[in-house]
Amino acid sequence: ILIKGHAQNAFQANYDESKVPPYTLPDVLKTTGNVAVKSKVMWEKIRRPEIIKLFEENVYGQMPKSYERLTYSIKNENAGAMAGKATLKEVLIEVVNNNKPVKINLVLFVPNKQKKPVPVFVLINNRGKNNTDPTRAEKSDFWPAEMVIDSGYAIAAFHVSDLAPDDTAKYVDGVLQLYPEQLTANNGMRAIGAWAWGASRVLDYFEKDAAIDAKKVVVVGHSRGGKASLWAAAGDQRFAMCVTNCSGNTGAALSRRRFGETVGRINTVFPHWFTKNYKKFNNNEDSLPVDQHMLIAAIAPRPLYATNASKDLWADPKGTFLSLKNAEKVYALFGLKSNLNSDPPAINQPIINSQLGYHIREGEHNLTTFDWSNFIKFANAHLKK
Ligand code: GTR
Repeated sequence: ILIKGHAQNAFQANYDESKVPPYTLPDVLKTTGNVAVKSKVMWEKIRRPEIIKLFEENVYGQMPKSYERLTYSIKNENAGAMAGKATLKEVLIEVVNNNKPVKINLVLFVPNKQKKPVPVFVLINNRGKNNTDPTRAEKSDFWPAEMVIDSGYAIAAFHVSDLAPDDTAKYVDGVLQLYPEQLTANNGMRAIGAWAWGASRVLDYFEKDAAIDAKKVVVVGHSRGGKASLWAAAGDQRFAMCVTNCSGNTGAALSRRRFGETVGRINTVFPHWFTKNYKKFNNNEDSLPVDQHMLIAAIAPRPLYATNASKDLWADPKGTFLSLKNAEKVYALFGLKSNLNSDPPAINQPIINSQLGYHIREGEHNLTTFDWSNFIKFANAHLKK
């Protein structure tokens, strides 16, 4: 099958379930030294750090541990935004390291009615900046800010290009200037790592904003942004909840299934997303020391919501669901129940009352108000307790 609409057809995509090769997933509850992990203490102290390290080394790259300074300034504040429903803050977050700055432009709406501090959804915006218009002259289903405000949450967004432009030639113009050693290392981070790092810097800002409950920050991403939201939440345990929308390959879907997009294809078309090391696994998924269920598991015990769309086979809905299923036993270590059945739910039948939540929406690869309305329900069920 040629991949329609995709320039790179060297890697043929399989969409036939009967052609999914047999595979064995790495055991999420066995240490690299082959010791069974039987307690949450052992998980937290040994296995989870091991897993983060494996993803750093082989997939997303090192996460810089420090920076020299972070400052912020409020560029614009309007307490009467959205016809008085919300306060708008346009915040410029500046992070300096190696004497070089990176500037993150955060758009933030805080509901006026709610008691402060409030929980917040922050979107890693990988699409047009017009999706997060602070003036609200333009509105978009991709970031339905009014709906989120009406539900009693703050909503924020920043654009990936502030951290690393999504471009094979230009991705170095951003965070990577602050950490030049990353560029030469085989395990150096690239664009997706930079976006995830940016989400953590936004969280650093939230910790300084009295209107925001920094212990209830939900990181949201769609597709390539959803790969970054997962990596952000896996690495930074301050995120209270994660939403990964249609994130597909090297997001929430299992790589070993080789259904739809594959590791070889993603590394070829988007060489600026992941480490140099990751390229070793092109057409070689079985030798990966991880699979994506381990990334989901690294988020435990925090609530995680994943989605797919019925027509988006490229992102492997079944492989996404199976990732969640294979992470369940880590949630179980914490005594947390997942109410996922053994098979994916029917279309438009969200599973909300489960620490691992999931839906398949009818339709195309996208982020819509249907998706957001379920993120809100899921947050209501898990963050308001
Ligand atoms: C596709 C890519 C996917 C996904 C998607 C998107 O071209 O193959 O991995 O990231 O773009 O971001 O919408």
